[in-house]
Amino acid sequence: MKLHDCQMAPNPRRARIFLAEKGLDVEMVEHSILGGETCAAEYLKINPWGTVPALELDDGTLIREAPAIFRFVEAMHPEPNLLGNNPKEAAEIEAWERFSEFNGIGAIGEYFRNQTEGLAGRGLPGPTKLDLIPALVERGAARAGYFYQQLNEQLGKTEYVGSNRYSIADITAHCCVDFANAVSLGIPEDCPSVARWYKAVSGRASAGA
Ligand SMILES: N[C@@H](CCC(=O)N[C@@H](CS)C(=O)NCC(=O)O)C(=O)O
Repeated sequence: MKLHDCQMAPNPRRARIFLAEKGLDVEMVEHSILGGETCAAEYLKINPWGTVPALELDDGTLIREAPAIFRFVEAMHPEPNLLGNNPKEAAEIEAWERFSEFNGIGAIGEYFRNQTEGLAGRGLPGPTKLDLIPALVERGAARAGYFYQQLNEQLGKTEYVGSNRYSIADITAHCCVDFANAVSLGIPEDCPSVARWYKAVSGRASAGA
């Protein structure tokens, strides 16, 4: 099994942290996004969507999308449980995991991508050849504010993002906040519950993945 990866990007890190939490040592294959490798013919032969993460199994099966990787690996390696122990908990964890990708990583990606010259002509992940839209920089920052505010409210009620224990919701929200930190959209001062939680997730051994 190997993971198609890009060290600097938030979505493949979701898969790396998840695998680390499961205690699985998987071969990593680096593809530079900014260097154009994920859009190059060689990688598109492996994954025509041109995205990372993608988990390649020994029989050649390719599993794309971080949530699909989570689901597959959890089915093969159920412990520790990271997707929820009962239907209600699993639903709440999934809701926050999806929220954190769409409203968190999506917002910060919009902010970062649309002001990055090196991504000109690559308005969305993958080989789509779309223009950047400078107006999405400001909109992305506003969306990030909404993400932080919702996360702060939730973390005022629960210890972790999706429930009172660590899960995939924390993994995705954590990757989002580190991505935000890297592009100067760090945790706002009026989000103390996010700061409390961020310290806890950053202290886990898997945070180095
Ligand atoms: N929804 C996908 C998102 C994958 C994605 O957008 N990954 C980004 C890296 S963070 C990518 O592959 N970008 C390639 C590009 O920008 O061309 C998932 O859950 O894995």
